[in-house]
Amino acid sequence: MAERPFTHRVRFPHFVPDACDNHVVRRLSDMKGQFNDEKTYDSLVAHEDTLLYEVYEFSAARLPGGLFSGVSVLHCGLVGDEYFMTKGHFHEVLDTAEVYHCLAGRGMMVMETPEGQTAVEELEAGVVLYVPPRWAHRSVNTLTDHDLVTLFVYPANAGHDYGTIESSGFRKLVVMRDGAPCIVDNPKWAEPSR
Ligand code: S6P
Ligand code: ZN
Repeated sequence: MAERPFTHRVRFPHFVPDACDNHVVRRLSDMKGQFNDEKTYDSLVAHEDTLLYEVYEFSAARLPGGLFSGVSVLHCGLVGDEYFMTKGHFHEVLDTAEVYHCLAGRGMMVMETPEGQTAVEELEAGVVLYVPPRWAHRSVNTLTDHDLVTLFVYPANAGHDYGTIESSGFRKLVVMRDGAPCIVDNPKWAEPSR
């Protein structure tokens, strides 16, 4: 049977949807091994398991060709010189894309393909980013006083491969240098075992 159309509101200034199917909460402790400065990470987690980001998802689509959408609210802060960021993932079905619309804040989307191509795109309110099929993606909040809020849409059959990034990391990191964001090579990046 056909699914029913639906609407929801995503309103200024917080952009938290007025409803959702799935609310994901990720804290510092969910990011073990992802920040480069492990000593600082461990002492921050021991002190307080800070809330990093929340995702409000519309994930009810069940029919072939359906789309999931939602809003991600990434808080600001640093682990050493590395900005707060999402876990990041490849889509399990690699040949699926995603669109992000930045609603508030400022940041970067760090992306890479399994073949080793890398890209980093700046995000600020109004920017619409197309992440093509095959590109892993991670949002980074480069402000220290404001959330990075993005709206995303992707195919409902995409799925998430978190394991590759958990074990290998991204090839590029976004760190603060002299008060400004700077893209550097990840010294701990490791070739994925396939
Ligand atoms: C899903 C989409 C976003 C992310 C969200 C959190 O495909 O890319 O909804 O899930 O930005 O990131 P992550 O890496 O923790 O799923
Ligand atoms: Zn995705």
